[in-house]
Formats: sequence, structure tokens, C-alpha cells
Amino acid sequence: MNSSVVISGVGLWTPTHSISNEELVASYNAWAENFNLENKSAIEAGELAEKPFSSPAFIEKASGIKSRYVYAKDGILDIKRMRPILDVRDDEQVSHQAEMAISAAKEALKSANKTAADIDMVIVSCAYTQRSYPAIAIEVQAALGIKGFGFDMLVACSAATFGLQRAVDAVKSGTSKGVLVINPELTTPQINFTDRDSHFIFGDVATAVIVESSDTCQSDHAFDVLSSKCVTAYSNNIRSNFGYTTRTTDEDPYSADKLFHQNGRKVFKEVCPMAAEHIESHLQSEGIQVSDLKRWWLHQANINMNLLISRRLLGRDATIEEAPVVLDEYANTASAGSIIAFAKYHDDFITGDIGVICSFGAGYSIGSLILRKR
Ligand code: CO8
Repeated sequence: MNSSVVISGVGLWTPTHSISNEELVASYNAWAENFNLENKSAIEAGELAEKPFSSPAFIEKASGIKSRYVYAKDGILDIKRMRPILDVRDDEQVSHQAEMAISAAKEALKSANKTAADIDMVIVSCAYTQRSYPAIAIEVQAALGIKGFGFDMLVACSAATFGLQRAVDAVKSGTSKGVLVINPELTTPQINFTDRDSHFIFGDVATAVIVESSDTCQSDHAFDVLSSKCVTAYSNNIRSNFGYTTRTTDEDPYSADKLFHQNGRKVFKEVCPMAAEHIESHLQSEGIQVSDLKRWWLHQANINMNLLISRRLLGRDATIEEAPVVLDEYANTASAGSIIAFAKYHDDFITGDIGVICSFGAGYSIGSLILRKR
């Protein structure tokens, strides 16, 4: 039998802390009330806009999100702070993001029945890395005792699928025998918890995937990667302008445009058709019909986006078995969402069953992998 490239294991690390919509909204509304009181005369003079109130009912209806996990809860709900408190670690200590990544990586190695000796390439791929260098991937590589090389990649919500495509190509070309792709999504430091339109969207999590050749695979729940497809199209509708040049401009590093911000309506309208067309054309190029799919492990940004995408493709609503939802519990975890869905919902696959992992988000960026159970 010809060898193929397989996903042989997947790992999920979920933070212990979580924040419900009710807790988050109580804090935001208290902050907004305080802001409006403190700035009463400027608001009355028309110099400042009054802060509107948020609501758990709106959040759940508009997004499907009920709660989110957070790496550090302290500070987020404190109306004098509205951002998490992370302890300062010296250079000899493991960094926050590497700590998350290592936990997910260990789970993925266990799930693939592999050790560090079986891996020779580590990709940390996510929406943000907490520093530029040394790469988080190299720190993780050292901590796990992996020989070979590692590097970081940033592709916002499509970081996981784009990282997986790099891994698949590396194994296919023989550059690598085993690749560990990790997505430590530490999103909360970049959330503007004083912005009603986006304070509820994101959560923290880490996922990891092992990619290798079927020749070395020792897993009984492996998937052949039939094909992968990535595409980008430039858009300013989702941005974060914080970067290493921020200190040179004398701007406020905490100002709203330095944090996550978006034109959510436009994103919704533009990305849904792009994602549906992307999946359809990817399947077509492999001679696979939409009806051949057992499951869609879709990006988890908004339940209404996923409903719209599957409706466009299927001509009806997808069932929860066809397109599982994790964003109600996890919120949008940037690139990790589709991998959480895959990690939690693949045990019922039998040999020959086909599914698609698909991400979509900032950039814009869209990535998909067609998987078949071995
Ligand atoms: N509470 C109550 N009311 C609210 C709230 C709130 N929290 N927020 C908005 N409203 C109000 C609005 O003011 C508006 O009122 P009015 O009609 O009077 O003007 C009304 O509710 C409707 O507002 P919207 O039109 O904004 O609401 P939508 O129905 O469009 O829903 C969503 C907003 C949920 C944001 C929706 O547009 C959406 O999900 N869009 C897609 C977003 C998306 O997928 N973005 C991807 C971003 S993630 C990504 O790409 C990765 C980035 C990297 C990670 C970043 C980590 C920090």
C-alpha cells in the first residue's frame, strides 16, 4: 500500500478558569456606568460618546457564545483594570505561551503514541506570540527534548490550518519525519474588555496535532490527509495595530486600535460566502461531493456564520453531528477552534469516513484539510 501523510494524534489543553457572559457583562456594564459618571460633563457637551451597555442575551443570540476559558482570570473583571494579570517571568522560566503549548503537545504525543524522538519539526502557529524571539516553538522544542528545528507562524484565525499545510508538505517532501503543530491561543491580552462590540468574542486555549507518514503511524485513530488548501485576500476589517514599532510613535499602546477591533458585520457578510466557496471548490478538486462528508470541523467564531456556511453548502441546516459546536463553551479561540472541534468529535469515525477541517478569519485567511479515517 502507498504511504500517505496522516494526522495521528491531537491534543487539547483547556485553562482551568472560565468567565460566563453574565460575569463579563456585569463587569463591563459597571465599567461603562463608571465611565459615563466620570465623564458626565464631556458627554453632555458632546465631546465624548456615552458608553452603551452590553447584555448576555445579545451576546448569545448574536454569536452563540455562553462562556469562555481564560489563562488568567485575575484583572479581567476588575473595572479599574479590564485586562488580565500575568506574572512576570524571568528568562530562565518557561514562558506563558510555551507552558500552554507544552501541555497540549504532551496530549497530542500521547494520543499519537509517539515520543519526542519521533518528532523533528515543531511549528507554533497562532494569532499572536508573546515575544519575537527566541521562537516559542524553539522553547517548546527544548522543553520536550525534540531534535531538529522549530519556528513560529502568525496567520490569525487560520494559523492552525496553515501550519498543518506546512507540516503535511514537510512530511510529503521528506523534509521531516514527524511534525508537531501547536496553537497556543493566548488571546485575552489583546482583547479590549472596554469595547462592548468585541469584549465577549475570545477565549484562551491550546491545541496540538501530530503529522507524520503512514509508514511510521502507530495510532488506531489516524486520518489520511487527502488534500489541503489555503487562500488569503487582504482586508482591513479585522485588525490589531500593536507591534514592535508602537513605542516609536508615542501613541498610547493601550488605545483601541492597538487591540483587536473589527467591522463584524462586514466580516460576517464577506467571509461566509468566501468560506463556503472555498470548501466547495476544495472538495470538487478532489472529486468529493458535499454529501460524502460525515463532518465539518469548522472555525468557531460565530454560530450564525457556521449555520450560514453549512446552509449554503448543504441546502439545509447542518445537524450538530455534521457541524459540531464548541464556541458556546470556548468562544472564539482564534485558530484553535476547528481543532478543538476535531479533538472532541472524531471518535465515531470508521474507516473511509471523510471530514473537513476549515478555518476562516483575519487577513482574510481561509484554510482547509480534507481528512479520511484510516
Ligand atoms: N450587547 C448589547 N448590544 C450590542 C452589543 C452587546 N455586547 N454589541 C453590539 N450591540 C448592538 C449594536 O450596537 C447594534 O445596535 P444598533 O442596531 O442599535 O446599531 C446591534 O447590537 C447589532 O450590532 P452588530 O451589527 O454589531 O451585531 P451583529 O449581529 O453583527 O453581531 C458579531 C456582532 C457577533 C461580532 C458578528 O458581527 C460577528 O460575529 N461577525 C463575524 C466576526 C468574526 O468572525 N470575526 C472574526 C474575528 S476573529 C479572527 O479573525 C482572528 C483574529 C485574531 C484573534 C484575536 C484575539 C484577540
